Amino acid sequence: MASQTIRGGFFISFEGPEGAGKTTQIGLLEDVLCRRGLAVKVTREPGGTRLGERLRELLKHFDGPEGVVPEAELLMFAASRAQHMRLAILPHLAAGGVVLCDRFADSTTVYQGVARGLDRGFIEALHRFSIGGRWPDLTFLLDLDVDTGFARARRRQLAAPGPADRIEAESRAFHEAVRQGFLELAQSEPQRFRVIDAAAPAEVVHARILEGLDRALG
Ligand code: T5A
Repeated sequence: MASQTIRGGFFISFEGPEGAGKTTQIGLLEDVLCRRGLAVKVTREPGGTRLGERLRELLKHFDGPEGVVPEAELLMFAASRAQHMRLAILPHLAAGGVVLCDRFADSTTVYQGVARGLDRGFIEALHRFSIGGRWPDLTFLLDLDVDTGFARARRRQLAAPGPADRIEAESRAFHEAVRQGFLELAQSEPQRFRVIDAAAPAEVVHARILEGLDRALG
């Protein structure tokens, strides 16, 4: 049972290339924050609502012969986020809780803006519209080289086979652009971002995340 609240809540997003370990780290941080008596909501994008989860399925696995054009892809991510923000994230923050979100708008800036090359000005306007002004208080960028990320994803696929993932299956150049895009974004917003070397063992990454969080919370 949560006994601590934070006025206005605290919103943390996790970003990074494929297989960087976001889900693993969110689980570890959730345990620590719950033990500290905080009300923690773990959520993800695309997803986090029933509509968002339906969109997630289409965004990751749609296999119709016409594919998904980049413009439709962008709008589907934004639709998922608009619903997620208003129905899940903002209410939890308003109640004084902590939100741990696996990917958020920075993923759109990087995957659809940098890697797909869609108009950055339009994407920024779309963020203002879909998010409504509340950005994460803190963003952990788990940085990992593309080969290690692919190897981790392959191992996971072997252990628990699932359907092909449309975006994960993009070219190596696409995923290199994603990695660089995140690093440049983090450099442009040093107040919000903490860049963590995600090649380290999971418990080392976790310790660095905790350190970054405690410093941000003062
Ligand atoms: N997308 C998303 C966009 O294009 N635009 C957007 O706006 C948004 C929001 C989402 C896809 O959608 C795209 C990006 C993605 O392609 P997803 O399934 O959520 O799809 O994909 P990812 O976010 O990339 O999630 P993954 O599940 O692939 O990776 P994680 O969560 O970063 O990694 P995790 O924790 O599952 O770990 C992967 C494997 O590595 C091991 C784990 O045990 C696991 O097997 N591992 C480690 N191994 C060694 N050392 C460590 N430190 C490890 N940490 C984890």
